[in-house]
Amino acid sequence: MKLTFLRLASLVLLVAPLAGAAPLPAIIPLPQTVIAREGAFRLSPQTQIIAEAATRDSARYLAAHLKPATGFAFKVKSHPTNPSAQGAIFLRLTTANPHLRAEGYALTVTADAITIEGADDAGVFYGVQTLLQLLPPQIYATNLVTGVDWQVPGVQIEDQPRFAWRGLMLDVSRHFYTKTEVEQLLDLMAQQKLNTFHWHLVDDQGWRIEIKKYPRLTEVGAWRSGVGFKLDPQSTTSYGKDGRYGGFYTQKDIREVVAYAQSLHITIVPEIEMPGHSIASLSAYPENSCSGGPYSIDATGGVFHGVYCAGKEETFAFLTDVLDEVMDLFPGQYIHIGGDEVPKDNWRKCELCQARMKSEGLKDEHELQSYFIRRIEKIVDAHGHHLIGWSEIREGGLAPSAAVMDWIGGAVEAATNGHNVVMSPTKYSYFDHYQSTNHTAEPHAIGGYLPLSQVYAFEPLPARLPAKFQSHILGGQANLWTEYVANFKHVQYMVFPRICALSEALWSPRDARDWTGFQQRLPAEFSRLDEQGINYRKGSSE
Ligand code: TNX
Repeated sequence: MKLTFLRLASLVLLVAPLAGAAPLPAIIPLPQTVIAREGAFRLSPQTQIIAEAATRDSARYLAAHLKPATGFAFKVKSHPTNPSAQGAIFLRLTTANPHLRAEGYALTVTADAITIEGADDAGVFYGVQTLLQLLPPQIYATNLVTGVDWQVPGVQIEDQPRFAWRGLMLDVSRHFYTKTEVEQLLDLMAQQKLNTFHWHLVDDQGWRIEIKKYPRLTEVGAWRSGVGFKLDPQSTTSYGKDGRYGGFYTQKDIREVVAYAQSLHITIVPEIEMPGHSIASLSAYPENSCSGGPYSIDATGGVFHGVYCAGKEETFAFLTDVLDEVMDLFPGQYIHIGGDEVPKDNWRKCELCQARMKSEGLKDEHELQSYFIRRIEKIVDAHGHHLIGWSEIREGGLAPSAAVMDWIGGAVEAATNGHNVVMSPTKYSYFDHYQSTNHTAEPHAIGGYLPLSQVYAFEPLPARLPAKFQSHILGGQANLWTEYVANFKHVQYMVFPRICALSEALWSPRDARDWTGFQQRLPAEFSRLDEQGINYRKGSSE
């Protein structure tokens, strides 16, 4: 009798922690509210997907992503055709839920039905992403998986993002990744509910976007003699027929990637670097520099390179043409024009730049940089876009309608003056930095140390910014500079799992931030990545 009681007691103890505090489903980013419900929905070949017209794309996405692993060929219907069937997944827009803002959704799972209601189609799409995460991780497999019970636990979720700009930047200049690889990255971003892809298309080491008016930009500027950065030539396969290293996207490629991104509710922000970081451009059209060459060497042996001449009108004519073609390809609001790390020595020594400063009443080269950006801003604004640039575009006075991407400061000052700001501080969001202090166990990186826990601690709202200006902080993003990242598997390794932490910092409510809970949800995310064959960093970060 006593024994039985003890057994019973230990049984209760064993079960209690599980039943009492049922582990919440491993959803990343953590939703605003999650309430566990009785029962579970079981996916079967008879399950119907019912979507009104406005949500049909998300419904098709869902059907397409359920199919490979389950083998069930769901058809998307606008009305239930068989009311007695074993349950249905409903997708619709709603205006009835006053809590839901843009990109928000409500997801309800009972034994009979799954309902996803979105404030807009993006919201429905994010509801679909959450639903996929509620299924066993094998749902992410690319081939048929047998022996899995495709159950979705009963749950009621209401969710929406904290920030509107949830981004990732990929530098495709230092190393080139194919269109297919870029699209795969977009797929993975969508799973994390990220909505902004910043495509760093231009830098000293490569020009990656076809410009019809200036074919040499890609004929010359997209290729270099070797992989560079003292890396193993075998670490990449991006070699042209002539053996040169590099690559570029045709305008057709770009249009396809933009459309693909749109289908995933991702906006692409193209970056065309200027006035610095422009060796690739100036190798193709050296007449746009002060010296007439991509770089110049002064009497002391100093090398000043990759800067457009701010004195020549031809420079601005060239950049106008380039931006015209770029803006034609990218429908998003923002055009990124770089503006970072511009050495001023060329301009100091250039007669035309000095003459420009005199005629425009500019007191130093910082003001010349500001003059440069303001002229470009006019071109961008005239096309109905907005200009965004790195912290340094504030030098010499920020252009009136420009937004700032803060990597080394300036957010508080810019936001206080009414400018929009995207946060990407080196301390929290530089994914080119090491993920561990044990460098021998890591692939070679540029330096730094950005462990997962640090990304998780990222708070996009600057503490010093008064509340009334906080709406100018659009959100944040991580930057993957790729000097030492020569192939796409390595990109994945640098991005995952840090992007999961970033996504939670940008999406989930500030007060819901929970590092321990995040770590408990991470193994499920690893399983999802494993199913997709994605490379990621495992283990602790010390
Ligand atoms: C600074 S962040 C840069 C990049 C480098 C990166 C390396 C920024 C606007 N410019 O050109 O790749 O550091 O971490």
